[in-house]
Amino acid sequence: MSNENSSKPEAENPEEFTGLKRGKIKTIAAGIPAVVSSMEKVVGEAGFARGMKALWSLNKKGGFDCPSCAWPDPDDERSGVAEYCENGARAVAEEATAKKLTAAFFTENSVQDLARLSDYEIGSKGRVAQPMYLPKGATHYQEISWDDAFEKIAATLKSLPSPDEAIFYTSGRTSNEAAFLYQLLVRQYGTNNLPDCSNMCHESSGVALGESLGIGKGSVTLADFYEAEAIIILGQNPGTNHPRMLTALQKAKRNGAKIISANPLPETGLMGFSNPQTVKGVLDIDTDLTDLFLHIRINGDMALLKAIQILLIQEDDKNPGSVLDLDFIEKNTLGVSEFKQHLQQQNLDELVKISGIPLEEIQKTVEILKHKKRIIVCWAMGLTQHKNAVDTIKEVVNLLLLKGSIGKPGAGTCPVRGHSNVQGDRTMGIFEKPPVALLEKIEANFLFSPPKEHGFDVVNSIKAMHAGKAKVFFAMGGNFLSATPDTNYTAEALRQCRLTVHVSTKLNRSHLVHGEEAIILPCLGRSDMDMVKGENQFVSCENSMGVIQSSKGVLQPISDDLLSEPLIVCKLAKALFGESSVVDWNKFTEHYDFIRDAIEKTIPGFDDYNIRVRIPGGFYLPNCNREGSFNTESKKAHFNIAEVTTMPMEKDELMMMTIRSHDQFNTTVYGLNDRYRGIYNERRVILMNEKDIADRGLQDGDVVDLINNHDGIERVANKFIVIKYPVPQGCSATYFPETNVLVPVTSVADKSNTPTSKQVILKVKKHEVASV
Ligand SMILES: Nc1nc2c(c(=O)[nH]1)N[C@H]1C(S)=C(S)[C@@H](COP(=O)(O)OP(=O)(O)OC[C@H]3O[C@@H](n4cnc5c(=O)[nH]c(N)nc54)[C@H](O)[C@@H]3O)O[C@H]1N2
Ligand SMILES: Nc1nc2c(c(=O)[nH]1)N[C@H]1C(S)=C(S)[C@@H](COP(=O)(O)OP(=O)(O)OC[C@H]3O[C@@H](n4cnc5c(=O)[nH]c(N)nc54)[C@H](O)[C@@H]3O)O[C@H]1N2
Ligand SMILES: [Mo]
Repeated sequence: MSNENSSKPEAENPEEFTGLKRGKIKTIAAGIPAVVSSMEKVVGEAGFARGMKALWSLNKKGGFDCPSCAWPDPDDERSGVAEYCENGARAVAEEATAKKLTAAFFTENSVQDLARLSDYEIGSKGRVAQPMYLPKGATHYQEISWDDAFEKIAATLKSLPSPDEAIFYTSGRTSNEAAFLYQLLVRQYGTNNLPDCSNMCHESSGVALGESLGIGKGSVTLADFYEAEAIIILGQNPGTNHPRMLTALQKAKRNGAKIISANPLPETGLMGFSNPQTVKGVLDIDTDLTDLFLHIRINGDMALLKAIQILLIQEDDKNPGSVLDLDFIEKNTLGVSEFKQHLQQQNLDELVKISGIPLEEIQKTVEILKHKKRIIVCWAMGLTQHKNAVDTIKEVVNLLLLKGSIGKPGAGTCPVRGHSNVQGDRTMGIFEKPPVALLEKIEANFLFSPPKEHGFDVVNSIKAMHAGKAKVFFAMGGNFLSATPDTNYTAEALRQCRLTVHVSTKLNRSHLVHGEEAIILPCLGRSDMDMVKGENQFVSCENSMGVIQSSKGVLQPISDDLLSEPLIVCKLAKALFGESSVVDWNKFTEHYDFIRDAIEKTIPGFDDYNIRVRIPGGFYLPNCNREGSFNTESKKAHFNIAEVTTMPMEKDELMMMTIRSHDQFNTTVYGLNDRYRGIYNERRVILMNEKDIADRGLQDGDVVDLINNHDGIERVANKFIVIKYPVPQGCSATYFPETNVLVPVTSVADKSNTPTSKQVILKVKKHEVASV
């Protein structure tokens, strides 16, 4: 809730409307409007020559990895024409912008003034062009030299009674090279407090897959899509968030795959697709993508999956082995009989009711899957950000195990990752719970003893700062304040810190809601050239399917005062540990090949890193599931038994999911439209079912306040416009970050501690206009 009398900079977006316009929900994604829209944006931000140069090099051999999502490039096509999508182009436009913020900008604009702007307005200011410092009590950021900034950070870190009083966050754009050095610095300093955006994203997938299958990553490659007989898409909006996935789905479909998707919203990209990069696509000739759309209730997935499995088993009982892969189950899995018993005890009617999908639709799903032997299941935030997320994802695994659909071509798990290098950052050791093997390798290679105790994840970091147990917050990218739950609580937590530091490309709200002192360290982005000793260095990233590829920027940086992330880490390390450090930080600044050599020695799967990363298209990391084995303790895949649980709700309450509009990348708001959903020029909206609107005596277009009561605390987000939308009764949707104020920091997924951003219980109340 905003507090106009507060002397503190605003943690929330202003409660102002921007002027809602309505259109029809689109039935086809991409096509001409997407191409036009992306070109306009890049040229508008970066200018023609700079914009075209950037687009031409995107995802191209010798070019840079798209900073948007983690969807892979086709293995054989990276060297061909650039592969990009509308939203990839926008991510590039954001970064390639010619607008820059120097000290003069910060002298003119106080922190408070900037915080009164919306995230959209803050983001459109431009790239931070020089290091900035906010002294204690100051109202404006002022310039600081790089050396002084590093000295200040090092001095504050050294003054802490324990290294565990510092927190080192990572967002998912950081390259392998920067991430590796960063975790090394943090561990040499003495803590495992390495929370990352993954804690809010696919942590539930990592936990579930690790426990069930022995590897916390997905098993499929892009080629598997082309061999699949059925593809199930749960809780994902690829048209907006992974547009290049639509090309793969289109190809899969042409090869005969059936596509089933389950979503509380009939998302445009799931329904139809026209590929903007083909002639037909330009002519807007579309493909129907989904063969069967299941209009599921929020968190109905586990019930749906159980119902499907019950019916599949019933079919198999008629002729054993005709539906289930009994050989696979016998050879590779543990716990099938207990699992079957558990299913027998389930009440099918109840499962149908919880899922919200009529039995006939579930039977149609079973008809499609019954004789298919090669099935892929894809999922994203619609499964991971719920209280029972880990068990729901294990239920996905149960289904694949029954069908023997893992460890063979055309089949397997596909958690579709978000940030372009979020998977790579984890591989590099950005993890608050480091495996023992990693720590042993660090000790052997770098001759210091890294801390063994687990550190704080995102939610525990917020709580620790709030309780005054952590005093320094350092972020390698991201926008911690706006991305995390419970905005006002997190703001209080950050304000408790002695020092908050952000390594950033663009200005965001986390720079404005700060500790006693604050520092912004401006860095190069993916598209920028990174010159070291006369050579443009490349870095590398891991995509959603475990392929490591190089990425080399092409644009002249907008300022001479930007440093690369690897260099920032090395310089901070030198300020912190001095020249006598056991780790030779100087060496890493000479050439990034030296960093890759260190990675090769420390992280499994990176043999001949410097050679293989130079092969066009890169290389695959080892993946036990893909190779048909399971790295669990028993060396078998595990069936998981979990009961379907629901969150208790009062009659007038709604379940709300916080989702992305078409015009945003997480907390970066590119624009105010959500074109596919037919919502224009406004983000303060709540999508509701027609009947729920009527039951509350409301009308489409009314202004309401959203109220969440959790653990005895009332959280309120004021002024949202009601929009009638085909969402199941009892369910609703809003955009984050505006409604992160409603996501309780205490409401997290079991086992993964991921905030339940798709499962927020709320009441809507007509907004009272204050009398004057
Ligand atoms: N353009 C663009 N691309 C992005 C991003 C972006 O913000 N913009 N973000 C990146 C990141 S970090 C990530 S993690 C991914 C996110 O990619 P997505 O997971 O696709 O993103 P969300 O908008 O959170 O959408 C969640 C989808 O799940 C559905 N859903 C919600 N709850 C449930 C449920 O209980 N069951 C089912 N079956 N469906 C449900 C919602 O209706 C919505 O379609 O995208 C990445 N790519
Ligand atoms: N309610 C709700 N909350 C959510 C989610 C949700 O679905 N609902 N989704 C969650 C998910 S899946 C994720 S991944 C998190 C995302 O959380 P974050 O990763 O923390 O957030 P982003 O908005 O991606 O961060 C954007 C900022 O990163 C900086 N940046 C961009 N590129 C670079 C770069 O190359 N280097 C550096 N150093 N900085 C850069 C810019 O300053 C920009 O402002 O949010 C989570 N929060
Ligand atoms: Mo994410």
